[in-house]
Amino acid sequence: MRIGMTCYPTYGGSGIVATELGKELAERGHEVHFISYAQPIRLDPEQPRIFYHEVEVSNYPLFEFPPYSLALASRMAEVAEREMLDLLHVHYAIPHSVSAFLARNMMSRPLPFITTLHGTDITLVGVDRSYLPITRFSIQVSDGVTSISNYLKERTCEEFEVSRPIEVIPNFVNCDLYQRHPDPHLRQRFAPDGEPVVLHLSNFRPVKRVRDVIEVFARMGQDVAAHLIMIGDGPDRGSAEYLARKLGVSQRVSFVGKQDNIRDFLSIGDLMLLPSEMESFGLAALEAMAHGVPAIASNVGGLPEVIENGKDGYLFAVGDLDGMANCARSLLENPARLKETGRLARQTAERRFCSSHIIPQYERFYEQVLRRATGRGAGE
Ligand code: GMT
Repeated sequence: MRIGMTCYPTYGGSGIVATELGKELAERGHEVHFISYAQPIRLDPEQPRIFYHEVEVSNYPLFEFPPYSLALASRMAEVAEREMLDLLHVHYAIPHSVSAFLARNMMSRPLPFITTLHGTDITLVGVDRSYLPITRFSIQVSDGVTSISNYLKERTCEEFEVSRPIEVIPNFVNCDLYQRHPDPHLRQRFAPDGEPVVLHLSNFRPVKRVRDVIEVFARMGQDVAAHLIMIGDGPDRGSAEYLARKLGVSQRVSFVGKQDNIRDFLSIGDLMLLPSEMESFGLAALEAMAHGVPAIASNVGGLPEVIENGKDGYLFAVGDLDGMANCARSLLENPARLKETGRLARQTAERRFCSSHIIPQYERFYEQVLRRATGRGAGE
């Protein structure tokens, strides 16, 4: 199949999912054309059957705001025509599926598009209700819609009052690549005396509650002697750094910023803290679990679909800092229990979320949508 893929190419989870999906599809023989304003960070354009088409937005002096959605729609239609794309797959309704809708209508032949919801459309509409009608519209007119969790599917149906079918296809990891391969030098850098390593990985947006991570770590107490590695960057980094100093734990906390090779860090971790206000899925928890690192997370959104509380990780009410701190402490004090929880976390990743199980679900969905929209399968 020839697929056009559009996402936000930044460090967010949706961009990572879209990129990894494209890479996996290309491995399986499909041609994948990324169409976005910058090259997605984990994309290797040298990989066979992967192509990148930049969307350039020229700034005509009369426009106060460059019309990105229109530039994207034009580029989608142009690439679809030239590369004979079978379909478009966009991540986020706003603005990507609106652009795909325009591109579809510009074509002289059927060009179905699939929208994958990651949760951010709901957040956007929560912040500004004026986006509700256009978001609902773009979901309704998509040829296929997928959601990354059951939670998000139900929330979308309620929030946007949509009754159309939505296919749940969970996020995934490549279990061959995402597995523990600890680099002793890296571990030595952060934990020279063999102390346990606690991780947090996010884009440091307010929804991630990064100050809670610091607070939980401080409440775990000095005597567990753990080291906390804060991976990522974003608006709340400064206040989290300040809090670490204020709570007297800054010597045991490292802010390492955005990292290209996240697997190296996940491989030296013992425990992950993810106390988010909301996660429609919680990709960071899954990536950690694949490395045998269990997560202590909030009991919100799609996280209970990823973590089984008390088995392969632990879930607490948002803001239950003492609950999280006591749990982290008791796990780190009981290495056998920590190891077993980590083993079960890896097992969950392998059994339910490996790309080898999930990518075929996308392929079947693509075929279904294509057949419905065009009356033919790929290449027929
Ligand atoms: O959570 C973020 O800040 C980024 C956001 C995104 O759109 O990239 O993440 C969403 O999509 C991820 C990948 O599907 C999910 O793992 C995250 O849970 C989801 N974030 C929220 O629902 C808040």
